Amino acid sequence: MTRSAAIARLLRQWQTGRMTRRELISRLTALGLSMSAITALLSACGGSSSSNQSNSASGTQSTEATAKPSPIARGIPDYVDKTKLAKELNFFNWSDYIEPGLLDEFERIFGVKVTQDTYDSNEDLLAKLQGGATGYDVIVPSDYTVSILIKLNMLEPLDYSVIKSISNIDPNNLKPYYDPENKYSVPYMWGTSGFGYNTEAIKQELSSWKDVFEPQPALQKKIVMLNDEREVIGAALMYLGYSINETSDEALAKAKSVLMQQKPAVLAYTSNNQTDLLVSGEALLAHLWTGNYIQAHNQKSTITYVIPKEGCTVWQDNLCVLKSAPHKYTAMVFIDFLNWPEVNGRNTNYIGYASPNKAAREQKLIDESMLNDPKVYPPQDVWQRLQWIKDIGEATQKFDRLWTEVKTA
Ligand code: N2P
Repeated sequence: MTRSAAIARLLRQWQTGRMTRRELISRLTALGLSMSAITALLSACGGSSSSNQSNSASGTQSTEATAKPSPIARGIPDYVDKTKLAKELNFFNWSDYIEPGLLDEFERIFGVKVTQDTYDSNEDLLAKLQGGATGYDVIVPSDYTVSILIKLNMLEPLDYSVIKSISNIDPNNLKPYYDPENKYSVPYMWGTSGFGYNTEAIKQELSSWKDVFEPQPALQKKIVMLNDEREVIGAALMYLGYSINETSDEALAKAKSVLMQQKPAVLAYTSNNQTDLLVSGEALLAHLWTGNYIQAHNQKSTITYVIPKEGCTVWQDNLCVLKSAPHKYTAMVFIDFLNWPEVNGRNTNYIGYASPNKAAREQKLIDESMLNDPKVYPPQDVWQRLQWIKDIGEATQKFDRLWTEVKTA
């Protein structure tokens, strides 16, 4: 993520009421902006750096003029049948998982307004869909959740006469175990789930899940874990030397006791403000996805990321269309758009995950610093200790129960 993307993200958080003005100013200062630059930026956003005026979204346009990357210079491709485009599209995505300006770009180019709703975990997505949430067109499930959705017959086969940009995707990311012919899914982003910590506060080098689950006294109430049952229970299982997909009662009982013992040191289980808690210093160590690390590191360079020696999750998130989607054709067009190299480049630089888009990488549309970061694109020897989460069928209920017990204890 570039510095200007980090600035744009902070402004967006402030404008949407997720950050106070005071915090915004301190974050912008930490990014190296002078007070006069901050004053200019805030007044361009309709605010002022010194008044008590409340958050305002009225200046979105000028904010974007200050920090937004260049517009996508392409029109509607000739393989798209304009007469079949709907007026709107409903996108159900993880939080903080798309550069927001790209939704405006899609509307500008195709005349389709995208409404986005967000979720924080695959289980959250599934619960909402199975609970009868309707109207969504495009969703972004991870690997094992694609398996589950295929089994539930909830996905629409993709139309590759429209999603021509599949040709930009690295063959290494195609034909995955959960959808061997990419009948229902196109890779969106991928990454790992390790942990980050602030090297300014924790001087010794951390390298193990032991540092997370049996934390040193300085980490009391300073640890943040993802709010994600497969990730957190999975990490405890790996710490104990089991597979991330282990379901035996014995292993799960041990994992439960690891999590119960760790709990007093945990400040929060969250999957939407782990980056902020780490950057603000309220947390000193956090269970993170790769992009959270990039976002945190860009705001505070002393934050590092660890793929623990016992291993961690590797995952790939995907663009899929629901069988119940009201705007299927437009959904295919949106997926095609998201894989255009210039769109993926802009998106990747902003959200900070590893991109499966080979064309964007080869055309140098992704920041070199990210492409060369072994924490983002792990080297071969690290791959050997990464594990994919798999659908564990009925045993999911054991994970659900264990997770509820830990969270409510
Ligand atoms: C982004 C979520 C990343 C998804 N906030 C991890 N699978």
